[in-house]
Amino acid sequence: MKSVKKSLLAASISALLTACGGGGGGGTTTPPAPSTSFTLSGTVPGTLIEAFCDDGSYYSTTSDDSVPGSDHPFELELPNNLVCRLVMTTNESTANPVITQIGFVDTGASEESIAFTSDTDVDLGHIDLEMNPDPGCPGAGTYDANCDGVLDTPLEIEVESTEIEVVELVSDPMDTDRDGIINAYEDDDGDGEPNALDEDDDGDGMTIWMMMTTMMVRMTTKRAKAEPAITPLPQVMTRQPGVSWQQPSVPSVMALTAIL
Ligand SMILES: [Ca+2]
Ligand SMILES: [Ca+2]
Ligand SMILES: [Ca+2]
Ligand SMILES: [Ca+2]
Repeated sequence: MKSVKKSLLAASISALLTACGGGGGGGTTTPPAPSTSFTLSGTVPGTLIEAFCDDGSYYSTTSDDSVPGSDHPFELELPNNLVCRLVMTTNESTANPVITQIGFVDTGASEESIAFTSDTDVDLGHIDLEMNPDPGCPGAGTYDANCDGVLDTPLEIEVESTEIEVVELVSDPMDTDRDGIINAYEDDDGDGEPNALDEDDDGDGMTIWMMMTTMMVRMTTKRAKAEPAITPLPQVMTRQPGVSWQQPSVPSVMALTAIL
């Protein structure tokens, strides 16, 4: 599933950066709560909640299904004043996840967008997400025309400008074609799997795992070439003809300690 793909990718990139001696950066599925953050909360019918933000960071949580009833609460901690986009997935652990982009509508300001930001805790209330895959799929989807599990249009939620700032963008690099669905949940190669779930999202035959393997091999080769040749260790102990083993010299003891 998407979270697995992303978390494994993030872990792999992190490992690569560490191997390079590089620093952190990049998105992560479970970041520590930022010090200047707000809590986005609400209830949903059993759901993965994801936020994709302008600086490339990624945040996710799942609703609490230990609470009886269909309204499962969730809380997602997001950085203050960072523009993000929200995606919710029901049936995320099944073969037929139903993925909904959330749209925010500020009726007072006559603004609507999938991009939003805030600096205060927000309770979205109950979000009545679609639970069922489009019954017309495959072939005749009505609310999921290409039958990739991603609903064609965002589910609009009315918000107050005192809580959420709806950010209308002239162009959105995270929704390049401006159809209200972020690039991560487009299906670029038209194979019925959205990019975020597709291990080969451009359909060129090279999966993300093959790419990671290739990168690892290249980096290992590069490191091996960069490292100096190993200097042969000095002889640790010598045996002279006719006499017992000799005490090792001090440098030899140090060399032996180093390899032990
Ligand atoms: Ca779709
Ligand atoms: Ca789009
Ligand atoms: Ca695809
Ligand atoms: Ca590919």
